[in-house]
Amino acid sequence: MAVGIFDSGLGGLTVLDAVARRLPEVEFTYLGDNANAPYGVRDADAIYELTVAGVQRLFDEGCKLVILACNTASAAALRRMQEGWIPTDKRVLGVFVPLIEALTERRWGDNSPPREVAVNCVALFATPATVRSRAFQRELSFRAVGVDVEAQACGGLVDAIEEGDMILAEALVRSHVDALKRKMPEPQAAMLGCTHYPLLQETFQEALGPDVRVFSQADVVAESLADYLARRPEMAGEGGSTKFLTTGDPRKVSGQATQFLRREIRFEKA
Ligand code: DGN
Repeated sequence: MAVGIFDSGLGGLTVLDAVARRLPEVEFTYLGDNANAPYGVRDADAIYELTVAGVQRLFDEGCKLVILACNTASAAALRRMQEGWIPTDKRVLGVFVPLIEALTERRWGDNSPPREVAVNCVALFATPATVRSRAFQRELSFRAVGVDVEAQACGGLVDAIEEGDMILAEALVRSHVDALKRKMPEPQAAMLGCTHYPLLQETFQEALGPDVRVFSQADVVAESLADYLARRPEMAGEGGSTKFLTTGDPRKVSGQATQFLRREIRFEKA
């Protein structure tokens, strides 16, 4: 039985890579909704419907545990799904809570009341839909007090990365960091709240300066999943292989994924 990883397209492959490296014995099934990507520009209801369909597809594959690798889907759909849609024997985990738990130094599932934490100026970089949702601030408020969050919507960045135009992508990172710093001159931590941004982590770090701690979501999610599976081993099966499914054209998506991760990946039609 595989752990499902759902994403709107290719970006979740950064999360898959990190979790598969951290948990080499676990079997994974990845589903990219390439036919409907990108989600970042859609409204919340549309993102919810697409996410429900994708997660259901992974349940139908036999997955008991699904990770929403996509921040846009986690922000717009996860709370709503947890309010009654998810069957009791299944779990769906998002990517925001692990990020916030890492920031606030909490273990997975620590639901103790919000408290003061070591950082109080935090920058969030994400897609326009994620920033609009304010999901990060909401989840943070359940766990921490006294943290000032400044969110920067990084328009154009996902497209530049997907087109492989890294010169443009790096220029966009610098201009989004400049814009953020005009609002918050001295952030202590920066959260990269989008699947694609780990590919530009060094550029973010350079633009922000060495004193800012940059949290890479893919690595944080991998640690969090390892912690969760250590306590709930029945939610995953051993096997160590990964199946790649797409709602788009498998040939085209395989080519794009191979370019995106710089290793050969073969998708099948979902
Ligand atoms: N996967 C999305 C995210 O993490 O926000 C980025 C791609 C998109 O749908 N815009």
